[in-house]
Amino acid sequence: EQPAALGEAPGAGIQLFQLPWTSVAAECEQTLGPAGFSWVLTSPPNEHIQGAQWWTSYQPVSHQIESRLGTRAEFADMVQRCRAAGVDVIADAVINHMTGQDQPGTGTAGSAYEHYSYPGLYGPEDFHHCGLTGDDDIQDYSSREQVQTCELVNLADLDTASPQVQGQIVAYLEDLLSLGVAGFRIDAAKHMPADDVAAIVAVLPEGTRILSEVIRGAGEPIEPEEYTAFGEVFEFSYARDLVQPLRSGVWTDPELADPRPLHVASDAAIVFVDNHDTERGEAKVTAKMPELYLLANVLLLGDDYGTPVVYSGYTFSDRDAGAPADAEGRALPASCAPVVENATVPAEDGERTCIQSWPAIGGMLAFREAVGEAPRLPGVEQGDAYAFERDARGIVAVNAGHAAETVTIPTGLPDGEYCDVVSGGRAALTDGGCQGAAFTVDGGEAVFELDGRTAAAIHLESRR
Ligand code: AAO
Repeated sequence: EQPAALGEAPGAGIQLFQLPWTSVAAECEQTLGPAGFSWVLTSPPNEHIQGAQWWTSYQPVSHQIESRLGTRAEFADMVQRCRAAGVDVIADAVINHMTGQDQPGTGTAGSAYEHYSYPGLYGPEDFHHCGLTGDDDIQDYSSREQVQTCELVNLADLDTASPQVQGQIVAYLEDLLSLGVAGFRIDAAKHMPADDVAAIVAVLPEGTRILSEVIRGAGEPIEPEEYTAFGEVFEFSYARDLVQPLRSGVWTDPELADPRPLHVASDAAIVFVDNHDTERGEAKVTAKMPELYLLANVLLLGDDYGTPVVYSGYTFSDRDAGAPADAEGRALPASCAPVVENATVPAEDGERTCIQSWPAIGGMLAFREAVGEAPRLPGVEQGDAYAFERDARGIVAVNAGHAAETVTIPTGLPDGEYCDVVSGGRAALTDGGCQGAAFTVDGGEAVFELDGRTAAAIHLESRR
């Protein structure tokens, strides 16, 4: 007897960091669509300052869609091809500020600019000069006024309360929507009063997705909850909590021990293992340790909380290093097709990490489809291993330790043999056989014998 039908799980997304538009389009067709991703978050598409560092993308010179990642035509073509592959595009919108360079320059589309002067777009009157700190830079995140009227690392801070500024920002976002994007990551949303962001997005068509970046900070007055009235927010606490047991081997069951007091409501939360900032900063588990990274992503995608976004960038030894580029500074195309083995060693410096082509990722996206909204039940801990069930529909098991471990979990899944989607991928069950490992449910118990630093997941539809 099959359990009652449940609603669908929120569609998972993937952030393709600093990947040119032509390559994003190819990924949508070759890896993201087939794996089952619903949306892709791109790097910022705006004209920006020149330079080899990745973060030049975050210093807009104009709202023209001409960047080191590609032209307007390439961006438009990407959006259409991704949509045809079933993948919505979310653009990273840098609207809090313009450039931070003190010297004048020329942007990636040839526009001349100076700090506080962007001809035809913004002039000196459009920027904040907070006068609260020596150099007008934010120094104290416990001051709302500093965070929202001073400059984030010297970046010319737009007065987003001004109708003139709001008008230019809306025009930019509407331009991107006209090319077919489904919504926006709002970069540095914390640095704009929620009312300003609300006023800007209120003008956009209903259904436009708004994903605000508001990093939850201990003791800070500006909280992500302020930004949930008009969209979703990235929940940084989730990432911090998620990887803790992977490092310590000590599992505290969030369902039992922690009511997630520092988490926004599930339907407002975008959750992740890491992103382009945290992999260069606070994240304790990143693609540099692929085995633990796989475990973290399995836990992320297996959870019933929030909307997950997987992160895919490139290996780096220099924090500032941009993705490999040609002589003109244009990012080089890169491909993650076809599907390969789950990685156990990190990619070489400058190479893409390509998590979207790991069988485990497509396998976990199939798991999400099979378990829908089935709630996550309290888990079982055995040494460094841990397992939890999505009520009678699927089980996730991980072993964070180096030694093999067996974890046994009571389950509502029917007895039988199940194909593991972490090793076997989306098509783990093919022609009645398993592509990867197999695990048994017998007498209302599932048993997972796991090698060190491996994971497994089974679900109703991976039963032989
Ligand atoms: C570059 C140079 C600078 C130069 C500037 C201008 O690096 O030296 O001054 O150009 O010429 C990116 C790069 C920057 C780059 C910038 C512009 O990361 O290096 O500057 O482009 O090219 C804050 C913001 C958050 C922001 C984050 C980086 O709140 O919005 O800083 N993220 C976004 C993007 C990011 C981008 C920008 C914004 C700018 O994702 O890639 O910058 O467009 C605390 C606060 C956070 C704060 C962090 C860092 O977080 O809560 O709000 O983020 O500190 O200052 C613990 C704490 C937590 C803390 C966290 C991280 O876990 O609990 O509170 O650690 O430290």
